[in-house]
Amino acid sequence: MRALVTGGAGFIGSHIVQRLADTGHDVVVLDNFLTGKRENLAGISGVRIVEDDVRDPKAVEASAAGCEVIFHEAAIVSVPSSVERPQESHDVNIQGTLNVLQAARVARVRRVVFASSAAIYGEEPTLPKVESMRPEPISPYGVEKITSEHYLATWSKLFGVETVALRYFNVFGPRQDPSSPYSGVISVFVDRVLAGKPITFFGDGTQSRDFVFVGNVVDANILAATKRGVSGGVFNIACGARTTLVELATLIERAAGRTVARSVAPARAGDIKDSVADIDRARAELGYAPKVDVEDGLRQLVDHVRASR
Ligand code: UD2
Repeated sequence: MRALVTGGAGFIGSHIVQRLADTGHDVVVLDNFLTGKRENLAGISGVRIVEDDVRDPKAVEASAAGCEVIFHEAAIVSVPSSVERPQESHDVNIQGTLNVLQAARVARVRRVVFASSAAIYGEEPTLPKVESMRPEPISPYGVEKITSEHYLATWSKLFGVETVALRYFNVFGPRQDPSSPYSGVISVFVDRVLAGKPITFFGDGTQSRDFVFVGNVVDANILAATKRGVSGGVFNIACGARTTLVELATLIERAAGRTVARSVAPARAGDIKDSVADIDRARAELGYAPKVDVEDGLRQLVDHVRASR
C-alpha cells in the first residue's frame, strides 16, 4: 500500500516510516522540519519527502493523493508550549487534523490513524485510565487532542472516512530528542547517565508513568491501519504497567552499567502524580500486545545512544 506519514521525520513518525518501508510499502512523508530531522530518515529507501506544513490544506491534499492510509503524527507535542503559545498549538494540532481529514475525504483515503495522547485524561484521578472515562484535559494540548478525536469520529460517521485514534502514554526510544527543556524524562536520563552527569527528579521521584517503547507504538499503528471493524475507535497505547522515576533511574543505570548522582528539584507545575493505562481494549479489539517491556526498551535505547556517540 501507499501511506502518508505526517510528521514522518519526527521521533515516532520516523519509526512508523521505517517499519512501512521495511515491509515493502510506499511512503510519503509530510514534514515541515521544525522539529523533524532529515537524519531520522537517513538510509530508509522508498520514501518520498515533502517539505511542507499540515497547516496548509493544499499541501496535505497533494501529499495524500493516491494514499490508502494516513498516519497523522505531525503536531506540536509539548504541553508547556501549548500553554505558552496556544494559538500556534491550536493551528497545528487542530487545524492540521482537520486538514488531514479533509484531504482523506478528497483523496478517498481508506483510513486515518491519529496520534492522540494520555493528556486527554487530565486531572481525572482514577487509575488505570480507561477509554470510557470522561476526558478532563487541563492543558490546551489535551483540548486539542480530544477535539481532534471528536473530528475523527465525526468524519467517520459523516463521510465514511475510517478513523482510529491511539492515545499514547509516555513513549520512549531512539531518536527522541533529549535537548529541549520539555524532553521526555527517559531521553534526558539516558543522555545524562551515559555522560556521567547527575540526574534531577522534579519532586521526590515517586511519581510514576506508563512508559512504552516506540516499537510497541509502531505495532499499534500498523494494527490500527489494518484491523477491520475498529473505525471510529479510540485506544490507549501503553504497557499497562507503572514505573516510578526512582525505579526508572535504577533501570537506566543498570542498562548503562554505571551510576550517577541524583538530586531533587521542585515539582513541575501541573505535573500529574501517577499515570497508567488500561490496555484491555487495544488488546481485545486491535490485537495489540506490548512486545518490548520497559527494561528491554531501555537496554535497546542505551545501546543505540551509546553506538551513535
Ligand atoms: C507526557 C507527554 C506529554 C503529554 C503528557 C500527558 C512525553 C515526553 N510527554 O508528559 O506529551 O502527553 O504526558 O499527561 O511523553 N521529570 C524529572 N526530571 C527530568 C525530566 C522530567 O523528574 O529531568 C519528571 C517530570 O516532572 C514528570 C515525569 O518526569 O513527573 C515525566 O515527565 P515527561 O516530560 O517525560 O512526561 P509527562 O508525563 O510530563
